[in-house]
Amino acid sequence: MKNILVMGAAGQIGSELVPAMRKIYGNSNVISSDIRTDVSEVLKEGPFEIVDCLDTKKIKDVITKYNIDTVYNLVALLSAVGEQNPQLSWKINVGGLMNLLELSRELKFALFTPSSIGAFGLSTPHDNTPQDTIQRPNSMYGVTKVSGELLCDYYHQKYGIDTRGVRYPGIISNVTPPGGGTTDYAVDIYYKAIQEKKFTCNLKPGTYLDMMYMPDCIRAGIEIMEANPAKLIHRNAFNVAAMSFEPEMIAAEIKKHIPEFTMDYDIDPIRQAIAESWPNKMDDTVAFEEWGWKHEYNLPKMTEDMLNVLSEKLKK
Ligand code: AKB
Repeated sequence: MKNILVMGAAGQIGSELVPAMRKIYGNSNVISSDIRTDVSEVLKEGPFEIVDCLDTKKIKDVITKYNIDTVYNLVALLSAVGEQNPQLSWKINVGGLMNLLELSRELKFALFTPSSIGAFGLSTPHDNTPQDTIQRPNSMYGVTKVSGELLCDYYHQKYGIDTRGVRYPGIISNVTPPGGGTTDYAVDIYYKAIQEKKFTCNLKPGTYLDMMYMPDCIRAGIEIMEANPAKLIHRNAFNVAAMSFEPEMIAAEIKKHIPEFTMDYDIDPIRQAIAESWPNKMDDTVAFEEWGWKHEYNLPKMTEDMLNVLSEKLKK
């Protein structure tokens, strides 16, 4: 990767992926872009462009202007918000991807598109969910993610485009909050634990989900694009896992640091139904075998770091 464009850079992942990649590849070689104009100063430390994922001409102009060889497509409507507007979810998640795939035929750039645990459904085996298994998602977000996996495979097989991707768990981070996801509670809980010493959880006790801390998420996104293509049998939807927990477990871990912390429940039926259709825990051995994927953060290590970083941030 020499000249990289990150689309949707102002979101939860992009706002940390961009600075991480600028450290590796150089400030001026990582171009951040978003439809929003009110982006953080950090993104503007290197080139920044306003780009709508549905505006093919603008995307083409930016790719040509910076001689881009790799695009990170982080534009997406997440699962819970996608259920409120399924048509828009399809338009953004699949329409935006199709624009990039078509441009990649002409401009020959490599393309990273994240899939998600959302690509699985109720009929998928929930424990040690295999790399290759039943995928009949029950949410529109999931429908768009499976479609994305298939489209990226298709463009690789038919047109030789270097498409790659991973199936991300819920991502936990402390820079930019996620918005409209099912796994967002696992971020909110840390903010509330510090600010109010209590939290109301919108998922039921016993709801296990795969989760991952941001440093692992970023490393997975970079390592898959740097992996030796000759070793990749799968390309676009590698299961990558780090930890699996249910709400009582994250609360118990926080209590070790903030003993007065308490949690109660007010269940969101839409998020609960989505969460129950997703894996409890994915098997990511194929990612390890094909490109050496290994997580570094588990629940205790992440909790300690999240509480330290957020305590400082929320003082300001
Ligand atoms: C969501 O909850 O929608 C996302 C995801 C797991 O893809 N965080």
